[in-house]
Amino acid sequence: MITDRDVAQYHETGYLVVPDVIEPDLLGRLRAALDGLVANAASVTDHTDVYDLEPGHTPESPKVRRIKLPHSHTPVFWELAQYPRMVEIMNRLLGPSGARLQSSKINLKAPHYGSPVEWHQDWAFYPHTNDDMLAVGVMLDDAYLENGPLLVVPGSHKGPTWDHHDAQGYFCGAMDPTRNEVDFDSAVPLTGKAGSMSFHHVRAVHGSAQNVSDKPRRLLLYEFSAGDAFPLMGIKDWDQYNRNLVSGTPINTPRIVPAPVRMPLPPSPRPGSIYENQSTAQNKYFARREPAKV
Ligand SMILES: O=C(O)CCC(=O)C(=O)O
Repeated sequence: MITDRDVAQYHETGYLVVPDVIEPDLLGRLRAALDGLVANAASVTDHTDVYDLEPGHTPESPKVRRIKLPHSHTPVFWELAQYPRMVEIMNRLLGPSGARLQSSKINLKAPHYGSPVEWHQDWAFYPHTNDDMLAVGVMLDDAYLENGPLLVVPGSHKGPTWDHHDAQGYFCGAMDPTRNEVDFDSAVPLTGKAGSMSFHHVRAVHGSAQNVSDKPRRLLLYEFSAGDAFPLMGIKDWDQYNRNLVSGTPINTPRIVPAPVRMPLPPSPRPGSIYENQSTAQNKYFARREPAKV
């Protein structure tokens, strides 16, 4: 599905958008499964292992900001993680040792208030023995400027990993916009029609603004590592780790390539999701409007 030029562009800029990856039937099944999950949020009043809620959520008017780990509880999201068209692309971008799913999430930005995500590098959240890692953004809705698409700073994956700790020294999962040399104005919006996919490098600086449109922006994110990139924070379940390979075969010989990082420790005092982590960051870049109370 991609050319040598696309691969070169990914390595040069740190991102790639591939249109029309998902067939319409599968896209319909993904959206239906997501609608079911969101409808079930009416039964919860606080964040759970599945739901991260927007401020203003009530059972009568559910406001879901994130579905956590959809591949682990809803089969169609595991089916998509192994989707041959996507795996073929990742094999080209990650190299010969295969691709391992490490996590998944769906970030929902509701019309008019869906939360922004502050600038960050995924590498600061989960450093590995080498940085052949990427996140796939599966556009479940059309993504366009007004509904808060992913924004990526081109070439930033080749630069430093910036500090993601707050003034008290705790991990907060956000870069302080006043304490780095990144040109945020150069960021490129990763837009496309529903069914398109974006791929961004684990060290690419990225974020996204609030949804100010009257349409939703639902983005399914999968995080993948090369088969020979091992997590520095350790492996809890070796069998599950190997079952998460969507290409390649299990190995126990990590490839080690230095890529400096400050570990995500001490952990965030607000664990659970990037939105919670980032709530302790002192300086925010993106303006936000709170949802209207119902
Ligand atoms: O949903 C978005 O726009 C960005 C999400 C993101 O970068 C993350 O959750 O790590």
